[in-house]
Amino acid sequence: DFSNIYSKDLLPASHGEELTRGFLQELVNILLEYICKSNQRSSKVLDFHHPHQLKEGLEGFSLNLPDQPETLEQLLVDCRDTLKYGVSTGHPRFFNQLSSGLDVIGVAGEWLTSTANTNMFTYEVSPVFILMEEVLLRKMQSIVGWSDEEGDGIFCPGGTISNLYSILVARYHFYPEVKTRGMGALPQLALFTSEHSHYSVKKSAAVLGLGSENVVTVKCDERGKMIPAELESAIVTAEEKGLVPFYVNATAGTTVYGAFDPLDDVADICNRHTLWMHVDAAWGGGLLMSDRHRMKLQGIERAWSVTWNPHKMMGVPLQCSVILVKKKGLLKECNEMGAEYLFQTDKPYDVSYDTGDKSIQCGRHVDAFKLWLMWKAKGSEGFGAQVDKCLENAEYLYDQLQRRAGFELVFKNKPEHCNVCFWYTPPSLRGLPPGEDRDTRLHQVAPQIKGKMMEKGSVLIGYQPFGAKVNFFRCVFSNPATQHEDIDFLLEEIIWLSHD
Ligand code: ABU
Repeated sequence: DFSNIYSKDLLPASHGEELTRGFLQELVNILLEYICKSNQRSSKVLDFHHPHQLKEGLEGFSLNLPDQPETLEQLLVDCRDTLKYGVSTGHPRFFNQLSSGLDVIGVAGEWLTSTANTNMFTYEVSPVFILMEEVLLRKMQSIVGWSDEEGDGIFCPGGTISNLYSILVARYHFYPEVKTRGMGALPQLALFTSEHSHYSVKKSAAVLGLGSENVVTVKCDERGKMIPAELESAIVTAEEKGLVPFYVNATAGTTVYGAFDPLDDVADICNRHTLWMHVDAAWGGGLLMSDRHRMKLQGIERAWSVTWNPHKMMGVPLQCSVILVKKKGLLKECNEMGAEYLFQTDKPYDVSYDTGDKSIQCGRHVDAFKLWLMWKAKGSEGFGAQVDKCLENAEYLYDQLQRRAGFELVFKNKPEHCNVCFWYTPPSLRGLPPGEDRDTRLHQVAPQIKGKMMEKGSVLIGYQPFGAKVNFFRCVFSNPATQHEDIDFLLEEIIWLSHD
């Protein structure tokens, strides 16, 4: 009973050990209950409430911050409610995001990380984690196909920041003076990325002062893959306009279609024009773990930098993203500021392990440990099997969509990755001739079904328009808990919820 106990009674309070153990054990019970429930198909994926409802407070759950301390009993209730009104991203029927699942070993890793509560800037305060990060980066570099002599990298807060690093180091590689003299010392640079690539390339160009308008978007084929000839002609056109091309982003696993750009062709073009080649494999990098699917990233070894997010296909708890840079030492040269209060050079150990100055951050969360622990638990083969299973689920959905009335694939080919994009046309629209009226009405179907899905909480899937295409569903598989029965359920639920 914690109804008269407060946080001040816990450690470091004297004699606080027993209460601390009791409180944390209660919390663990809440978390275990949540983990078990997340895996039960009878439980909801979400218990949706509108922002104003949550703000007003629900059944004693208040977001307001008190002046006086509340009891530990209340804090435990708050913890339970926080999970109750959240979204169960580990549920086998959560198909909404590229990152999903609830890996028990990964969760254990994250718990340990929070308990250690340290910072990744120096070996001094994170000796074990720094070495684990080095081991992981080396392993990932060798899986990408780089030699032992090549390769550097760092864990980052998400794929957008990893992609930002790639542009940052590319610019520094060609124009090191930018670090001290700024953009005024540089010509007007141009970057290239496909029209299906992630918006982080444009965002990074804006953040880095390159300008989002200087990001040239290259045309893709109907499957969402960059067309190499379009890339080459875009480079030539930019040069003719007086811009200086320096960087190409190729995507391995686009966000909506899951497409893989032709990496070898892009590498040939980058070689011919001496451009930095980056591969955004935030989503597709996981396929490198699979003997069956890694050939889809053929040519990635020729990249000068790679983004790879283990928190997507590899199911590592958020967040876990890596930027790999082929040229050793470049990250440090580009970003180091040598703050003497932190990175003293006369420390009693090899200070090359004070890797924090490679980062654009100062404080850096430990994202490496949970991946290291999961790798120990599964082995490389276990990750490969996990990836294979997700791709097999995508193929199962692809087959089912072709068998069921009212479903239509956005592109006809078998999925290369775990994205399956489709429309559902309810019976009432099926007789309509192709044209604006049908498009307008079909555009409303996915958001209407999604709205009902959120209210009911039985399943969750994303939708979006793309170019001239009206809203369609995007189902993604990265949760190893998902089975064929969940995919059947999703399709039945879409049909059911489409009824007025
Ligand atoms: N950073 C891309 C994640 C988007 C998604 O989960 O759909």
